[in-house]
Amino acid sequence: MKKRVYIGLGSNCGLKQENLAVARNKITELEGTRIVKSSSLYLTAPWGRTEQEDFINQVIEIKTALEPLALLQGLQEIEIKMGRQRQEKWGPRIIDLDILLFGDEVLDFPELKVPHPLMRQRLFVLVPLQEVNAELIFPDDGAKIKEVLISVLAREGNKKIKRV
Ligand code: A4P
Ligand code: MG
Repeated sequence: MKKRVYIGLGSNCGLKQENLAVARNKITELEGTRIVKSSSLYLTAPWGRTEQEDFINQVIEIKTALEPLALLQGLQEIEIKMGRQRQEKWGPRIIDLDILLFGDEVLDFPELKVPHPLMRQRLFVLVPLQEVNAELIFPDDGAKIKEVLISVLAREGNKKIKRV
């Protein structure tokens, strides 16, 4: 059975919007995978390491027949084909593809944690995710996306995030 999966896309090098478009195209070429919904694109201030270029971020909802680790491998191959080099943590990147949620699964492999461990702190994930599914509930603790977003906005509402 195909699973509903949310993927976070980010780019802060080169032609950022074009990079996201190329990545979406390559995702639809993965076996048994199609894009169901795409959020708007958002221009976001860098999180973590702040002395770098702004990012363009987006969240997409896909349906996929791939198992979690096979999807991760497919996404990592796309990152590498697009010229992403493993650089410093949270540093600049042509393309970053993160698995945010995988159906209602809670996964704790060394190379894959789902829900993505940092997603609840990141407006650049939560805002586009809420646009795609405003009723979303986190599978691990039952939190509602709206409530998570409100609490992060209360803390970080001054951070730049702008629909483009
Ligand atoms: N990994 C574990 N769980 C997952 C998952 N759910 N999805 C492992 C994808 N990968 C997962 O990731 C490192 C390893 O995480 C992978 O090998 C995979 O096995 P990476 O993307 O290669 O390394 P990284 O990006 O340097 O580290 P990290 O912690 O993944 O960084 P993030 O979380 O990707 O954050 N600011 C804005 N405004 N927008 C951004 O998009 N992105 C980052 C990078 C920092 N600041 C940003 C943004
Ligand atoms: Mg990543």
